[in-house]
Amino acid sequence: MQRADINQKVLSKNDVAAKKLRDFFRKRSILVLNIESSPGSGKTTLLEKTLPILNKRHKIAVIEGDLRTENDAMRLKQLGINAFQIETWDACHLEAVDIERVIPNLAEDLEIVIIENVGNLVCTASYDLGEDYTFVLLSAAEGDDKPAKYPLIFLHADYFILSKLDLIPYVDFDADRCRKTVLKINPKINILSLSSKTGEGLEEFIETVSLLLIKKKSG
Ligand SMILES: Nc1nc2c(ncn2[C@@H]2O[C@H](COP(=O)(O)OP(=O)(O)OP(=O)(O)O)[C@@H](O)[C@H]2O)c(=O)[nH]1
Ligand SMILES: [Mg+2]
Repeated sequence: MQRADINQKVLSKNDVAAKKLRDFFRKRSILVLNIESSPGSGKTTLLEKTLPILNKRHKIAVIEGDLRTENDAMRLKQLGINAFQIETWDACHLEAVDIERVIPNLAEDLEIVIIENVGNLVCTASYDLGEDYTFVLLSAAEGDDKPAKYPLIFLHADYFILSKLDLIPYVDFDADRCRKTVLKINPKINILSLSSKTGEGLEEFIETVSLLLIKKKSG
């Protein structure tokens, strides 16, 4: 009982900070995407494969969240992408105040902020970061039963990305069953399927991000 009360207070403090962030980004017509998944589903690899193209079209910044290391931000910086690393130490998710701290470093003419959340299929779903859209990845290597077992993150997401399609021939993963389960949890969710290894589906992801920016700019 007491634990529930404490959680409620923490969440509402985050919601206040997230609202401030959303107002800030709305005023500047900056599109904000929050990318979530369990560790290793391919979030950074997807950004490595697609941002060099998107970065030529739009002014982009990436905020990387991990418990430790600057590795993911470094991977993107090596490709010329403006990336900021947040080390959360023991926190399993990013909070709105973490994003707030990066704001002074963002360029004036920024168009897109992509947040790669800490790899975690559970608690990231409970923290609003002021984003416009949430993308949740699940890779073919993780098992098609995961959406049914961890439904909250799929319920809150706007886009479901089935990643590592290239692995399907080698693992017992029923892609149709997985997509159906996700749609049952969240009938409004948009679904993309891709492989960062073969390039399948990457063009659709790139076009989706560009279209979401046009939508944001047109109010
Ligand atoms: N076969 C295959 N491997 C992939 C694909 N995408 C990523 N990987 C591999 O999966 C591993 C994890 O990829 P990352 O992109 O680091 O995963 P992540 O979700 O960013 O991981 P965290 O930031 O630690 O949560 C790496 O070894 C990648 O090379 C894919 O489409 N196919
Ligand atoms: Mg990563």
